[in-house]
Amino acid sequence: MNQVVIIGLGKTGLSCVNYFMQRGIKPVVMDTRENPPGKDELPPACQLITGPLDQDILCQADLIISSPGIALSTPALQAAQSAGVEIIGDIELFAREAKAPVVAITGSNGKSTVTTLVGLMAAEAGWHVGIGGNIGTPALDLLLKPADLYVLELSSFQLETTYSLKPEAAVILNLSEDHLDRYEGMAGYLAAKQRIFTNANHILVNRDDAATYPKSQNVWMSFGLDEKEYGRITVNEQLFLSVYGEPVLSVNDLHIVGAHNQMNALAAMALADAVGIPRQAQITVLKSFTGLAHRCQFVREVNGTRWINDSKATNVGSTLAAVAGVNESVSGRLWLLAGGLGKGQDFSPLKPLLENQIYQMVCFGKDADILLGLAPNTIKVPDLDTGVALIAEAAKPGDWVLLAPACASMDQFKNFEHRGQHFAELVAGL
Ligand code: UMA
Ligand code: ADP
Repeated sequence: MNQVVIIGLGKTGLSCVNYFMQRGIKPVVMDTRENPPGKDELPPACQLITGPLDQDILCQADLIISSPGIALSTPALQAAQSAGVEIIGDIELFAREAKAPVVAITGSNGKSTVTTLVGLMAAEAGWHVGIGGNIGTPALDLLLKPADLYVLELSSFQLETTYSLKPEAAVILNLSEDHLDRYEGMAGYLAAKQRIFTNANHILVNRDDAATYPKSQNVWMSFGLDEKEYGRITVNEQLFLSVYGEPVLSVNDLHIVGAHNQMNALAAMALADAVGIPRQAQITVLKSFTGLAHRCQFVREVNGTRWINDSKATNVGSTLAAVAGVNESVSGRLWLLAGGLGKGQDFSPLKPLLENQIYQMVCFGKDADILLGLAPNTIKVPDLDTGVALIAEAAKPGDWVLLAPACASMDQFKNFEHRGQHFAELVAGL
């Protein structure tokens, strides 16, 4: 191969550079950013071209590897495509090399949770498992270690440039609005997600979300909140995760909270079954997994009040999911802690929650005033510390407190992790 061009440095680009260098091929790297992340780790032998993409070089390349951070509709990429240059992504390179079976997971929400669960289940069963993709470790880096199974979280961007992945099991967990700055409407976003099913052996769907079904292929199995296939069943007034109506695990044994996390657990069980991970290993993991940090994470129960950290809810959509998820488990009142940088969002979809389900919203941070205007049962406080103290004083046994701010954190915190960490520390001190 004469000329490979990698577009976008970052984590993905670097993993691609290493992949080609290990095979004796010296790629050229382009990045539109003047100072792209990963620059210092680039082998000196590799040329880095920053700034606007060089169309002439791209049109003369033998192969282009495009980062998920670059839209295929970029004019220089379109020109290269018209000139007949092959354009693929890192997941396509991975697919061409990987020898072990792959579990492939996409969806608008819950990807990292389900990917982690399936990975832990395989590890619990004693398998060598590589966990990567959009979750953080670039897929190509997984090839460096022997594996019995790969579990990949895939974004719509990664799927756009993937052609020959043959997942042993694949799922679209759910679909809601996201990334509409990169797609022309939901149809384009969904079409990218649906590519996960091409060549998949076991196709898993969410029977409560029609958009997760393949257009023309056969479905292997579904998960959902009713009693069918992978679902839920009530026995002696206790709710269980079930498989074909057989109770498997009481939802009270799960530490990850909310109906949406029960869906995540069901999807993980089904995927694990599809690749033959023993049920006992699945149950052990489901009973011990306390959730990824800052995603509907149970922090502590204090005087009968449960405190939940969903600092990752940085927009209205994820706050709605978090509230809907925990709502059915709350016997008392649900307190919502929200606020920060609103990023110009329309907060009005939160209104029905304030009218119906949430007893009180306590809002803080720079855009607290916008939230305050949404409903009368809203209190404004200057910061998270004051909000936690106020709720701790007023909450009763059976109440839940949910930090799901619907806002970015940078007005008062370094990032969403810092905000969640601070919340956990405040709750630990109650
Ligand atoms: N960018 C440019 N010019 C370039 C290349 C990138 O401006 O030439 C910008 C784009 O705005 C892009 C951003 O840089 O969105 C990040 O791109 P990157 O190449 O630096 O990203 P990587 O470090 O390679 O990280 C990518 C995924 N990022 C994206 O898809 C935006 C990571 O997912 C993923 O963990 C990593 O590969 C390993 O597979 C992150 C993410 O935010 C978590 N994903 C989106 C999401 O989950 O919503 C899709
Ligand atoms: P992703 O990797 O798709 O961003 P995560 O597992 O990191 O998903 O969860 C991100 C946020 O999405 C969480 O904070 C939670 O509020 C919400 N969430 C998680 N799972 C689901 C689900 N199955 N349905 C709806 N929302 C979810």
